[in-house]
Amino acid sequence: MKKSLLQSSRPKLHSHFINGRWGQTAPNGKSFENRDPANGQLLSVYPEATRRDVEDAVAAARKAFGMWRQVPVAKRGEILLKAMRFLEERKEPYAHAMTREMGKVLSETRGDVQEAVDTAFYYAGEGRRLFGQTTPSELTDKFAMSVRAPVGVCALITPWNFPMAIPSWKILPALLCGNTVILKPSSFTPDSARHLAEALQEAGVPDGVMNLLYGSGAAVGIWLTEHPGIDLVSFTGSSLTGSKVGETCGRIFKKCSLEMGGKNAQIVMDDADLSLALEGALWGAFGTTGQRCTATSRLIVHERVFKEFSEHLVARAESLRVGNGLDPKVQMGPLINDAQRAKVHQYVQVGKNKDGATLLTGGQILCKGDFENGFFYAPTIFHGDTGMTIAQEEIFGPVTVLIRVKSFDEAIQVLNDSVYGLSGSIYTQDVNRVMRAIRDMQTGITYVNAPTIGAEVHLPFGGVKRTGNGHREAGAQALDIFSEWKAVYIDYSGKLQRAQIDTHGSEA
Ligand code: TXE
Repeated sequence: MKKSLLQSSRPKLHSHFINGRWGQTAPNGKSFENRDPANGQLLSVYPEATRRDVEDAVAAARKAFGMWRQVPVAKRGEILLKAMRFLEERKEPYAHAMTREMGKVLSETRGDVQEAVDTAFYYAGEGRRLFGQTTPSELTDKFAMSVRAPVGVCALITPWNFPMAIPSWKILPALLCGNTVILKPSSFTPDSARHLAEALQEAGVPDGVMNLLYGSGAAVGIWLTEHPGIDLVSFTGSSLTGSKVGETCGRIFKKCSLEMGGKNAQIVMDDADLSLALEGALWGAFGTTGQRCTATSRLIVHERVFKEFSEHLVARAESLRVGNGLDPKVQMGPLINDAQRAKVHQYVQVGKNKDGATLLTGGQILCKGDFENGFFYAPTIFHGDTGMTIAQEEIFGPVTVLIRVKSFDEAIQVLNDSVYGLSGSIYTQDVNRVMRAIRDMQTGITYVNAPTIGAEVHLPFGGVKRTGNGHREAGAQALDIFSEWKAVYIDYSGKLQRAQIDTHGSEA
């Protein structure tokens, strides 16, 4: 990286947010830098949390839980609504800051902030619902219902690809349900996490209810996961890390939700509107530089339209404008860091050399001229087969694999030929195929005539197989992670009534 492009004066050291104070600043002297992936500029510096910081945050969250769980849910919802207004007002500066630290283009970072706005709006409304159930008792003079109770202190561990949206998916339903939280964002996107926390603090979230700690997963992430004072871990990130988090939580009986990888596919049938399918494929494969868990990393195309579709796709991918996401003309920004770019390039080598796939376009690191100090990569398209490594493993970059199929049945079979099951899409005009695809795709999210990306916040988000561990984020379903069901029986008969025994008239 060229020294001249780095700022000469060091930006201020930010601090953790513990018990309502932006106070703790690296007493151990350890800090990390947040740099712009488009040009290497130093944006901000953050402290690495120590074990002491973790202890302080857990203690603050535990103490605040006693109070917060008793705040009426409608009141908790009102605070979220206020936070929503702050986020809405500050959408533009927050989006700019996000593009600078994460790289994706401004229209997408605006969308990321908007997702937090929508999530706050949705869960604020839930403050007037948070429904339980009433149901008749099997006994006379007995009342039965179920209510939701908060879980306790939640550790929320998040990745860098949706720096505000993913933390908001976790923090907002967690708070609404009456939990207190400690957020540990990815070290690649600390500014956006701080912005979200600031909006919530200003909206009136009481001291200790929401805490923010920066630092590595290998230290702070593990300390939080193992800590006996944490009741629940909600994690989004790689499958490798997720399996470690799940293992730890399983061992110590901790509630845990995992949202991990994907190897999502778009099917293009011979009767599809090809130009629509093309737009969907470009957006799905190269939006967010392919760094979405729902990215279209496989394109399953019917042989009758394969040639036409692939030729157009390659031409359009080659005309995509790559560059700094702050430039409104740019369509695809850089990758998050050098390691991610090296990983993507490594997969491309595997595709060419080991898999024997045909590279149709791309496959190069972009490092000349304006690209010199950033982590840019050319939009890349392979023609391959379902068994290849590049068609099986999550690459998390601007790489997609075209797979030719002969029939609808084969297309579904190929789509399901994955250890993951997050998102799937089909382009067809045939209603019978649509209905069968909805039934047979092994995915948590299914799109028809739309790309594999584009989830809305009021529907459940998550996947089957190795994508997750059975939970869903967003929508009413996220409430099931962040609350415990409590069954309540009220007997007003004034006598002992024995369920299953007295109703059937038998004597035990
Ligand atoms: O993920 P990690 P990263 C995938 C994608 C990418 C890879 C690495 O394939 O190449 O993950 O990205 C914290 N205990 N996805 O490095 O390492 C870590 O600090 C507890 C897919 O971001 O899984 C960060 O806050 N926590 C994904 C978070 O976990 C730990 C989106 C995620 O880090 C930890 C992003 C540990 N042992 C990346 N180790 C998707 N599918 O949405 C790390 N962390």
